[in-house]
Amino acid sequence: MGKKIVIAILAGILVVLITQTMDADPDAGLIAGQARVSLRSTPATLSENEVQEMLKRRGFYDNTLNRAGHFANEYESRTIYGNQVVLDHATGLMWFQSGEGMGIRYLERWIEELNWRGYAGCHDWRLPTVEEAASLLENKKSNGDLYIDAKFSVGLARIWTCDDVGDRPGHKWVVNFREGSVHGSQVPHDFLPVRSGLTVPEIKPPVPPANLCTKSVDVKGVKVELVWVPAGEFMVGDDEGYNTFRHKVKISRGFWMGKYEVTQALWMKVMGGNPSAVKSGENYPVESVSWMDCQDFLRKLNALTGGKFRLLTEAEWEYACRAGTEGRFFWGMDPSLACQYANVSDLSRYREYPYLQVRIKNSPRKEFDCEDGYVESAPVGSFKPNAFGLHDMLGNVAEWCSDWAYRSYKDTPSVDPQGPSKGERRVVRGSSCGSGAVGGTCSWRWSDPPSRRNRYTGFRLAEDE
Ligand SMILES: [Ca+2]
Ligand SMILES: [Ca+2]
Repeated sequence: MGKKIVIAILAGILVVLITQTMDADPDAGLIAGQARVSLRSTPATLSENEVQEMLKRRGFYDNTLNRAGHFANEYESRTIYGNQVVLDHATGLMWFQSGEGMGIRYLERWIEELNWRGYAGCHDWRLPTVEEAASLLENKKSNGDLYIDAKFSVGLARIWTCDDVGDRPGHKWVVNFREGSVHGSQVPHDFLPVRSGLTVPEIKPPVPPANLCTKSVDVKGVKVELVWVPAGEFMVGDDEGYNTFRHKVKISRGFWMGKYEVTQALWMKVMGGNPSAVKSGENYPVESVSWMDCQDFLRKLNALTGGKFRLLTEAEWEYACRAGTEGRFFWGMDPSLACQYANVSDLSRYREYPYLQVRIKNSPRKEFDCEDGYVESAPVGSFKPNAFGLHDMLGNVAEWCSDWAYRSYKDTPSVDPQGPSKGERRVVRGSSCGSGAVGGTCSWRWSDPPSRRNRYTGFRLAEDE
């Protein structure tokens, strides 16, 4: 009985101590769901004195404060792309444990690519400031290994910050997790990408129009479904590299376009044979057809039907793929939604092919972090359409376009561009079931010699009115 009373009194004293300490902290916020401390997030140039003064003022590395729960931790975590991502309510930081031992210049490019890919649906990953890195260390100390895994606590000792060292150009401050100290450096260290904000941005999925204008053409008993794509303007390309130079293009005339990729059923009716590598059913897309093969097919198809079928131009293709959207994918920016909209290189493919599992040190996995159910190509129309009602514009098989390949969009016409008048390679668009997150976007460009056949490239029909 006496013992219980003593414990209760001690617990009461502890609660009072914790409450007082938190109240005494001018940075402590007490609104649920918000960060408990406000931390500088923008890079600064700091001298040795400024760093030490800041750490002292903040109480970092002060065991008394740690025990009093200065950074009492509230966090959630989830696994994204094989990494543990932590949403840390104490500091207001989202962070994940990634690689180790990278030079700062290479690391800055690595983070650029991370943002290009939209890791975890976010595009604002960065290196922490000294204060942020130190706050993560405080959490580690006061909570043991509560949310930092074994590799982190054993191996990861020093992490980069984004703050420059005042008197040494090219050096950044590095926080030593093991010793609780800070020093300037320019040699490789470990790193923890962070971002401010505990929520993943909301992505609105495309809504197919209620009244699609469609028609179908019968080719010897095979129904070919076409969707009307209206004239319009759009922003082609992106500003994120890969020679895509974002700029406005006008498509001055509407056109009919295959709702699906050309199927093996249609190819066989027109050509009499089936060159495809994946022969799992007639409703699968035809592949292993060269650009030249496609021209033969189109001539025969037009002779059979009296139609004016052709390939899409590269500009028409991207216009139709985007269908009014401006993100990396026609469903928005989040790669983890890919498996609803496209047969891509997914986790099932990652497991199937050991060579995909060989990763260059610190490189993010290239596959989409979801399961679409297909290691190779899938029957056409197995996934949700874009806002024009077109299926498989990204993924499944990549699609030949009519253009000779440009090296760059610069100096190309802004109305109905048709590509150069000559060249050695023809444009391929749309990525395939073998494409990961970088090569799987609306603006991604590829080209192949017109005689090349491969199991990841097919095509889609266009027809002028
Ligand atoms: Ca797949
Ligand atoms: Ca496709």
